[in-house]
This record gives sequence, structure tokens and C-alpha cells, in this order.
Amino acid sequence: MKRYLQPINKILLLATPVIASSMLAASSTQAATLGTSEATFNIENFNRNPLDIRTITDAVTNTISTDGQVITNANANANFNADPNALTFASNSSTSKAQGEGLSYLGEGQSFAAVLGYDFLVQPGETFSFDFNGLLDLKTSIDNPTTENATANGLLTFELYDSGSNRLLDSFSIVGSLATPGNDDALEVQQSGSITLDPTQTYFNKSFGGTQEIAQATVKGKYSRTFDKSTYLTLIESKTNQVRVQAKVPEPSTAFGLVLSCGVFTMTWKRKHKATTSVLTQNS
Ligand SMILES: [Ca+2]
Repeated sequence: MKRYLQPINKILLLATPVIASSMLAASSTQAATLGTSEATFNIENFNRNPLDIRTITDAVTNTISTDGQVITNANANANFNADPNALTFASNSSTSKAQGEGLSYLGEGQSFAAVLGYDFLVQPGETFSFDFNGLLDLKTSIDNPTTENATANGLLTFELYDSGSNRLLDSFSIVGSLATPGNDDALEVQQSGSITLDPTQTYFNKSFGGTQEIAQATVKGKYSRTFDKSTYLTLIESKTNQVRVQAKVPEPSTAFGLVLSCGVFTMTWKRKHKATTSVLTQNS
């Protein structure tokens, strides 16, 4: 990781909120689909300040409709407030939603938000610590499993690296996925030994199977690790949320004919991107 010589005096770094949305409407109104994937994360009570900070946001939507109505929204926000004389905290959120109605359409949304803190300095025998809380919330809903499907995926993670060696020291992640219909459903939490979750304020809720599915995780916890030598630490926290809803006409020949008809086929692609760094890692 890049080392910066001058410590932060006071910086509030806001990634420009990004919003991508698209909507296509056509004649028919039939069965409906819905997919949402949301994540928020807050980090506070840092006992050390970073020497540099970054925030990243990104959002993308894609809609296609040949016979139906589809709406997608993707939003991302991130901020990091580093102040040696006050509270240092970071927070960010990411939301992707898609809903459709009709016989033939596709809607996709993807959002990404991240905060990065570079070079927290910890002296020999000292402890680096912070508190965190966050949630990951996925939902899918369809009416007709033979013609419709909805998926929602989310990944919320933070990692601590030794800035000098780039070695991963600790990590925490919540991974969720829903496929409706389908069995590709999951909600998993992984954490390394320096991370403690508060059991009284950590909840998991999942409902897999059927035409409406849910995967939700609410977490509150603490990171704390003591170092036996002088160490610079880098914190990278990020979240990616993706949704997709789709419906298709049962007869492939009919759908193919519609796609080939340019007068009926419409497509939009909107992308808004704002990043304060080029070091953007994004699931695809
Ligand atoms: Ca499922």
C-alpha cells in the first residue's frame, strides 16, 4: 500500500452519491417480479487515525423489454471522516432494486460502495480497534416460476492489511444470494479471530424456497488486535449489490421474432461512475 508522510489534520471525504435508474414500459401487465439487494456499513470509535482515506461509489442499471414494464434503480453513497481531534468514522451504503411486469423483459442493477483507510500506525504493544455495525438485506419475489425469475446477490466485506507487506491480517464478510426459482440460495458470515460479534445485536433471517425468498443479516461487532512491532495497517471495506429480474415468453420462436424487430425491441444502458481512486475492485 502507498505510504503517505503527512498525517491527516481533518478530512471529510464524500464520494459523490451515484444513482443509475432506467425504466421501460410496454403494453401488457401480467405477473410481476421483484429483486432487491441492500447493504449499509458503519465504522466508528477508531482508536487510531489513518494517514489517508478514500471513498468509492459506482452504480449501473440495464433494462430490456419486449413485452412488459421493467424498472431498475441502483444507488451508492460513501463517506469517511478522519479527524484527530474528534470522532473518526466511516459509513457507506449500496442499494440495487429491479421490478418487472409483463411477458418478456430483463432488468439488472448493480451498485458498489467502499471506504478505505490507509496506514493506521500502531506501535509495539499497542492495540488497534474500532466498532462496526451493518446489514445485508436481500429479497426476491415472483408470481410464475415457469416464466419468471429473480435473483439478488450481495457481498459485504472488510479486510485489514499490513501496509508494508500487503499481507492480509484479518477479514470479515457476509455473502448472500437468492435465486427464485432455484436452489442457489445462501447466507454466510465469515470472520477472523480479531473480530468479535455482539450476539445480542446480531441477527440472521433467511427464508429459502417458494416464490418469495429472504436473506437478511444484521451485525454489530468490534475489531481489536494487539501488535508486537510497529505496524502500518490498511482497512478496506466494500459492498457489492446485484439484482436481476426476468420474464420470457414460453415459445422461443416468438421471443426471437420480437428481438429481431427493432421497432419493438428497446434497450437502455445507463452508467454513472464516480470514484476518487482508480483502485476499483468490483464483482462482475
Ligand atoms: Ca431459491
